[in-house]
Parts: sequence; structure tokens; C-alpha cells
Amino acid sequence: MSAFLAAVRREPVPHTPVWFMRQAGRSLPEYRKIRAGTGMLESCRTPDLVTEITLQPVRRYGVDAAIFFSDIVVPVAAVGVPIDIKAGVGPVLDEPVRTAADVAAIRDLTPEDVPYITEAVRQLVGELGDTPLIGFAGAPFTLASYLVEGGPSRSYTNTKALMYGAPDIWHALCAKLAGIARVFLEVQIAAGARTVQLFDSWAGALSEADYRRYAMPHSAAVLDGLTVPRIHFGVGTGHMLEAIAEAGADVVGVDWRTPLDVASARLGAGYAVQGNLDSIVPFAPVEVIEREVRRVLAEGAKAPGHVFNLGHGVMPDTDPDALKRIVDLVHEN
Ligand code: 1CP
Repeated sequence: MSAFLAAVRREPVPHTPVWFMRQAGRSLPEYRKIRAGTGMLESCRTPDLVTEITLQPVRRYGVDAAIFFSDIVVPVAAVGVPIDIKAGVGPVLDEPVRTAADVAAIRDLTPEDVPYITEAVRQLVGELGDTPLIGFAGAPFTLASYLVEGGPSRSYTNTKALMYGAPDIWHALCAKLAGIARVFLEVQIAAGARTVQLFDSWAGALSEADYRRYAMPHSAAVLDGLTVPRIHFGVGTGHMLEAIAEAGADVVGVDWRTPLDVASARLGAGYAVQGNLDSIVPFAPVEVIEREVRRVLAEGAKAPGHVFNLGHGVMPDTDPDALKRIVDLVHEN
């Protein structure tokens, strides 16, 4: 039995399992090499590339789970929304989605829209052997933020303006994105993903009351009744971890700001936790890395299940050797 799947199910583990959000990507020289000259979306539509890039961190670090190499906007692009991923920036659209007509023009996703996802997941599951694959999708709020802003944002001004000013359009957009995210997850599960993670990376920009009113029902629609364990994560959501759990989670992802024992005490016995080493700790002196890894392990040990991870994604300029040292430390302890 995989240590990762056991921890997710709150069962006894041989050692604490570990993987890293954004473990594939620019921090790896082998990734930079294989990606040279190929756009991000094109890479995501090429099963051989997806398979190789997903496997790279598994080989290098010996992590306990693989995260499918794709992006949260891949299924949105697959239904014809003219979105691109600009290197060094992220998802961008020339014409943001802001009106009822813009929302009505977005069609639903079907598995036939993403044959390359099915093919890549199947191929990967074959190559991974006993290492479980984590499928993922972006939550409606986080996806909507890119569509409404037209790109990455700091303040989510246009997103919140739509949410508060035109709640009917907002809810129609989020319902559409929930359907798209749901199908994207189901396709990955049908092809062999053993767990899924819903990334609501930017939900922490909302108060708990607004999260519950404007975002949570749509995330619940994505997560409800899936047939595999669900990890639910957002950055800066320490003020509303209970709501993140209630939306539909088996594992609550916690960023670096909230100690895991504090998070777990609030969530209770029904949830495992994932996290939460500060993504900048890998840049610190080795004694600090060791101290912080031990602290996170000790705090996580108080939860009914703990998956070691960073508090958010791997920074692009992280030294891969530091991540390898962290994996070894977690496995030794
Ligand atoms: O190993 C892995 O985790 C890689 C797979 C992966 C995942 C899970 C990628 C590849 N993207 C994602 C999800 C994703 N994409 C999220 C949720 C995770 C998180 O919070 O970190 C988000 C918010 C995005 C949107 C996105 N795509 C951004 C962030 C922009 C912002 O608002 O700050 C960026 C930079 C991308 C592009 C992207 N996605 C993935 C990679 C390796 C890259 C960089 C590609 C490149 O520059 O060529």
C-alpha cells in the first residue's frame, strides 16, 4: 500500500509521504531542456511530453506521488476560450469574460474534447507502477479570476466587481467552470488518477462569508461524490479552513502561515492535512531546512493523516538538491 494513499485515507503509514506542488517545471534543468521551443499549452496536449515531464521529479526526488503535468486552464482552452499561457506570466486572454453573453458563449466540456488527457494519464499510470498519480483541476473562483481579469491579478478588482455587481452573471460563470472542472477531473480519474487536488489558489482573497456565498457552492459541485480521495487547497485560506473542508475534502491543503497542528485541531478527526513548509525554506541554510522540516513533521504528526508538501508551489529558481534533501529527511523521520 502506498504511504501517500494511506495518509490521504487517515490510515497508518510506513513513513510520512511527500510530494511538492509544482514539482515539475522550471526548477528542473531536464524540464527546461525538454520544454525548449514548445509552448505550455502545446506541451500539455502532447502525451509523450506530459508523461516525461510528470516522471522527471518522481525519478529525481523519489516523491511518494506524481502530479499530472497540465494546467488549470487546459480544459478552458479545450472548450474554445481563447486563452494562452505566456511564459513567465501565466494564463492570459485578450478579451476577458465579463458579460452574460460572454458566459453564454462558453460551452461545456466533454471527454472527447481532451483525448490527449486520457491518453497521457493512461500512459503515465502504466509507467508509474506503484506511485499514485494525482489528477487536478482549478476551482471555479480561481479559474474565473483569470477569465474575468484577463490574466494574473493582485487585487482581483474586476473579479470581485462582477461577483458583487452582477451576481447572476458571476454564478452562471462559476457554474459553467464547475462543470468544466468536474469533467476534467472525471476524465483523469477514469484514466487512472488515484486522488485529485482542487486548486483554489486565490480563494484566500475572499472573506469567509464571501467564500461561502460566492465560491463554495461551485467548488462543492466539483468535489461532491467523486470516487477518489480529494485534496482541497488554497493559498491564504487559514481564516476559513473549515469552509475549505466543508466544500468537500478528504485532505485540506494548508499554506505556510497556519501550523498544521492548529489547522488539524480546528478541522477535527475527519480530515487529513497537507503541507506546509514555506516555499522559501529550500533557499535557507541546511540547518534551517532541517529544523523547519522537523517542525512541520512534528506538527503534522498531530493530525489524523499528514501529506508533507510545501505551503504553495516550488519557486522556479529552487535548487533541486535542496528538494531532494527534504524528501530524504521526511522519509528518514
Ligand atoms: O508539478 C506540477 O505541479 C506542475 C503541474 C501544474 C499545476 C498543478 C502546472 C504547470 N500548473 C498547475 C496548476 C496551476 N496553474 C495553478 C494552481 C497551482 C498553484 O496555485 O500554484 C495556477 C494558479 C495556475 C495558473 C498558472 N499557470 C500560473 C500562475 C500565474 C499567477 O496567477 O501567478 C502560471 C505561471 C502558469 C503556467 C504554468 N503552469 C505549469 C507550469 C510549469 C507553468 C509555467 C510554464 C511556463 O512558463 O512555460
